[in-house]
Amino acid sequence: MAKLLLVNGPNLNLLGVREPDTYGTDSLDDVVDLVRSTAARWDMGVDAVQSNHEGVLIDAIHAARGTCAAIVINPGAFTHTSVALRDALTGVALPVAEVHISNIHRREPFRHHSFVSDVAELVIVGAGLRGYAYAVEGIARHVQQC
Ligand code: CA2
Repeated sequence: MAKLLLVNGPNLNLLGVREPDTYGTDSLDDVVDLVRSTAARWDMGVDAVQSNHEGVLIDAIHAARGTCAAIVINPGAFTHTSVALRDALTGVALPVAEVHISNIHRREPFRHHSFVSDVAELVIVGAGLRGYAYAVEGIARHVQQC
């Protein structure tokens, strides 16, 4: 069975704990469950990683080369800062779906630029946690060419 790598960046372990107006009330475990159930409809499995450490995320992306067919990533604040994360994504040359729970373009100007978006196949912003399901469907369709 083909697999997706689900990557969640810094502070996303706090989902459901704080800032419900911006990030909703569901937990990171709920997000992983949603991604797994959506991927299953496309006959895909999921490896999931969340870390507050850039290098851990980069290592997980490197490990996806040869084991996963695509990456669904919410890089958190590294979206706006990390050339290293972008280089890891281009380095493994897997199709990428970028997700943001909030609409980063409606927020502070420093959140408007993403180092990931122009190397992603698709970008979902502002759809809440449901955005992860849209991202899985979009990248599964891309991988399966349907
Ligand atoms: O909207 C998104 O998904 C973000 O990637 C979330 C990041 C933020 O830095 C990006 O600009 C947009 C922050 C994730 C922090 O998650 C929290 C969840 C609950 C409570 C506190 C932080």
